[in-house]
Amino acid sequence: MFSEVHGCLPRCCRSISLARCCLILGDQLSDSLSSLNLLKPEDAVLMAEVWSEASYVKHHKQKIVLVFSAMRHFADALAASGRQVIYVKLDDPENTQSLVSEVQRAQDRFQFDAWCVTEPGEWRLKQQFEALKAQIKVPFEIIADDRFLCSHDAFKEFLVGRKQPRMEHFYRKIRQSTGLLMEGKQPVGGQWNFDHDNRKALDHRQTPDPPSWPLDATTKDVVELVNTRFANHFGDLHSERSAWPVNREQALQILDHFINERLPSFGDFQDAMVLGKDTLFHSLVSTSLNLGLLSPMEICRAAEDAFHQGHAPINAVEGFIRQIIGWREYVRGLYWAYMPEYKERNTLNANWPLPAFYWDETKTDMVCMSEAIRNTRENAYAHHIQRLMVTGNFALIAGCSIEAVCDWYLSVYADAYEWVELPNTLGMALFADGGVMASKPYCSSGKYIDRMSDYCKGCRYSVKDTETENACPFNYLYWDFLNRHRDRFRTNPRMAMIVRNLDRFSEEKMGAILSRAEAFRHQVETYGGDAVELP
Ligand code: FAD
Ligand code: DLZ
Ligand code: SF4
Repeated sequence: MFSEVHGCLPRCCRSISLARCCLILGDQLSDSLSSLNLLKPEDAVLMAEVWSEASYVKHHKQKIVLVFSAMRHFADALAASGRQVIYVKLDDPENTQSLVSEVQRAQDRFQFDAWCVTEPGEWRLKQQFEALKAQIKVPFEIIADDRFLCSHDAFKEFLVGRKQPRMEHFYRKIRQSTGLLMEGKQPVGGQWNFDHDNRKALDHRQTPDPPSWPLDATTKDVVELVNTRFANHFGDLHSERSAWPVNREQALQILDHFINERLPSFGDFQDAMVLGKDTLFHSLVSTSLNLGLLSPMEICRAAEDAFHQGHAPINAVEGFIRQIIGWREYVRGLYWAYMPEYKERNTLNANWPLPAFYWDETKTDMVCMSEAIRNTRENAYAHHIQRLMVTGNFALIAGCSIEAVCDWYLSVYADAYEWVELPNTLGMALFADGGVMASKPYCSSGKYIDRMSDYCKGCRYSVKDTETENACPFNYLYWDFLNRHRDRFRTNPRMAMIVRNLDRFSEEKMGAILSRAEAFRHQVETYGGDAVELP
């Protein structure tokens, strides 16, 4: 049977005509969800924990705990409000373990007159639901997800006539349509973007501890389930406290903490990286936003209010709001505009197997990499610059397989869903889309990491060296990368100068760089990393 049926569903359903069922997915946990809004009191909700969603990539253990616990909390809240809820747990013996087959099983059992679902975030699920719609004998409606500020159609309209769409233009349109940080038609502070103020390395100031919550009974049950069924998945699982909000109340607490303790410094130190400081002044709202526990506008309004009350400066508030109404909406727009072909792109022909140290930071001596991977393993989190300029930059310049890198990012972060992960990884970090997301690759040598962090001081590699035995791998891999793609980048106005620098390298210098890169690759391929002494 079904794990839990809240309300009088089995009896009513047979007698009530026009009873409809709404399938709610694990990242659709919003009271105002478009499909929920359609329901009448006699209609029902189906939620299902299924193996197919929990294992299509090997999600970090904390991500599975978060999604299942948040689903259970949401189902309980719906039931408490009087809604009829069918909830299928993962270990229910009759669970058929896919969303489509669970809809079919519920249909066979309860004979609903119609179904609805809010459009899923991922293209692969949308395809599955389109196929189900054609097959199932009653109407099955897929409703637009209005939890985003820009619809698919509005984004397509934005793309019309733009050869090189850019986030900044999109962002200004959304500022105007939402009125966020606007004075009439003008941006507050006279500028659209205050990023030039947001490049400070951290000084020795204290950073606030992130909030966490003792595990409640629901989450404890899920932790046990994940420890049993997903023991071989990557990542640490904490048995005392949880760092990721599992219900709306906790999500509001994390938002409050961010606005009060972190937002004032968010802008200044947005790009900083510090040993042992895993979250710095970042908001930590991505998991709650992506699950639907918080809405983009309520977060942005809270930040805007903090500015108007004089609590946070404009560079912090504008920079933060841009991430949410700019980047987040923009990557979703690109995802739906370019899928499914987008996922196949590999413009730079990157195919090197992902080094084993991405799964085990002890296999590398590169402090920047081991810090980002440790943070990822311990917290299912790394902040944007760690994702982009450390693990992403390394994968880009080393030429790691696009598919393997995308799977890694989709697996290891608690906030990862393909609609947001793919454009960020394939497009922004790996430049595999040939410049749709970014006008130039985000490649850099160790110099950038040294400027923005304190990592290099304690690293066995020398960030000042490029050719010596002890040289920072980011340095020679960077020039090796530019050399491999010299012809392509020569014609990119933002890369041409750096290619001209490369052209001036002597044959001897270039030869030394290439052999360093080759030796490094060989060692990683042979031993899984660079932390192993060569025999
Ligand atoms: P903050 O730094 O406090 O930023 C505030 C919010 O802005 C975030 O919560 C997020 O909702 C939004 N945001 C910021 N940058 C981006 C961006 N580039 N794209 C979309 N939203 C953004 N974000 C995800 O939510 N899921 C992912 O799977 C994901 N994968 C990424 C992969 C790579 C290679 C890179 C470079 C970035 C990725 N990001 C992803 C974007 C960003 O790194 C995370 O949103 C952010 O680190 C989450 O932490 P935070 O909430 O503390 O963010
Ligand atoms: C991420 C996830 C996981 C781990 N498990 C489930 C699940 O068992 N049931 C479910 O409805 N949703 C789950 N999700 C979220 C879906 O994968 C998500 O809805 C799609 O990726 C679309 O964004
Ligand atoms: Fe990373 Fe190079 Fe700095 Fe070491 S020296 S921390 S490898 S950038």
